[in-house]
Amino acid sequence: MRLDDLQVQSFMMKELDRQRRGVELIASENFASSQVIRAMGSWLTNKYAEGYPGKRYYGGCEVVDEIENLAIQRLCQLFKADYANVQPHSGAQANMSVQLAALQPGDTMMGLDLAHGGHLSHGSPVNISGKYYKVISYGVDDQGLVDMNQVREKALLHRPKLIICGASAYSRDWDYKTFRTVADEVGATLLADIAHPAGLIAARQLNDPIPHCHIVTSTTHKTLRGPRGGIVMIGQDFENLIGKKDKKGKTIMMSTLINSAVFPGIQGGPLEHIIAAKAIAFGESLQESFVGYARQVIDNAQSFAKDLLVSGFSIVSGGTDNHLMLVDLRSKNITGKEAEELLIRADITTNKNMIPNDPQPATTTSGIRLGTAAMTSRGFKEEDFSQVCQWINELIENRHNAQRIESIRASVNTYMKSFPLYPEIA
Ligand code: DSN
Repeated sequence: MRLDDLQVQSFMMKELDRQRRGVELIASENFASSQVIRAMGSWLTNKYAEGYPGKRYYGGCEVVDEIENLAIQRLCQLFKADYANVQPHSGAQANMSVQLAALQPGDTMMGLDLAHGGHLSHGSPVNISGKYYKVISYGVDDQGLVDMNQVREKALLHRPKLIICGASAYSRDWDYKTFRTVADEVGATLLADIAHPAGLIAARQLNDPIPHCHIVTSTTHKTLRGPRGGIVMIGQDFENLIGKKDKKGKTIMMSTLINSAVFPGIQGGPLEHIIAAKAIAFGESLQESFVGYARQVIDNAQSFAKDLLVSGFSIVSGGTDNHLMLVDLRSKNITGKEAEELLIRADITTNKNMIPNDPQPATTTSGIRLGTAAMTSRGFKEEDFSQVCQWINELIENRHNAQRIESIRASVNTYMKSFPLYPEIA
């Protein structure tokens, strides 16, 4: 992986060193396999292929057609879906394509409040989803759990055309079945955004949205451990619920609407090098060993959460069902921003995160979000997360002791030498 451009090469090696020597706890990150990384850095990037396999707007697409078809076929097999689109460049674009397909501008949609763990693309006023559509948000209750009574009451009152379940910072599993009951009551399309738990769902460790939700979107780089990108899936194709018709007056199938929404609706040429990397990652997720990985991610998260509780931290909802947890730092008298900045001094990477009803602004926050997917890929088990918990606690208790912080950083760096990352790269 040597480049002739030594300036960029040196930055790349610096970043690799950062990743190798530190503890990565950002819940949305992971370490893609070497073959996924090689496919992303390949000559497939040279090919323009606007359109879909067999129906492109450029010549010479025979090979990339085979790659894209393979990615679609593997993804459908992984999630038992009838339809998949592997072209979205990101999860946000996957969500935008569904909104374009299932709504008209000005229609009402409903998603989890960003301040309660939702995602920007679920209707935040600063995102296109919040500018083009009327947005109703639901929240979590005092226990930090999605409040299904509130979801139903708000849905009955506002009659959204699209309901989104899924989050960026929610540690519990989703009751997709009940969401579908609510969606059916008001005639809404139900979208599950599984960007965070996708790999755990693929490995059958969490509830499966495919039988219940009309449409499922995801990213491919979090627990799914692939390249950075997005996907859209449908369990069973259906006629769109808002009556969009074709030129012959026939109601259009949702898969057709989504294909047109992704291209030419919001994107041009698909990234075939990324699609090849997605195909590889889906192939890896189909292997039996991926189930063991997903189980370990959850076991690690549950054990880490218990250790943190014993050390006097509070966790929103009291624990986790998946790969992440939201730590409420108020009991430790430190803000999310201060904790993020403190931990990085010891090469422990996290992100500050709002907790529900956070008294602090989004730039400060009272919480940090911690995830176990990345370090489980490095080989961490429960006892390694106990060690991380001990470091975090010591750092927070010794936050004004520069020498102690430096000595923990040295311990972290030594510890990480036993968990090699991309050893083939010198
Ligand atoms: N930004 C991602 C996350 O960190 O959860 C979601 O897009």
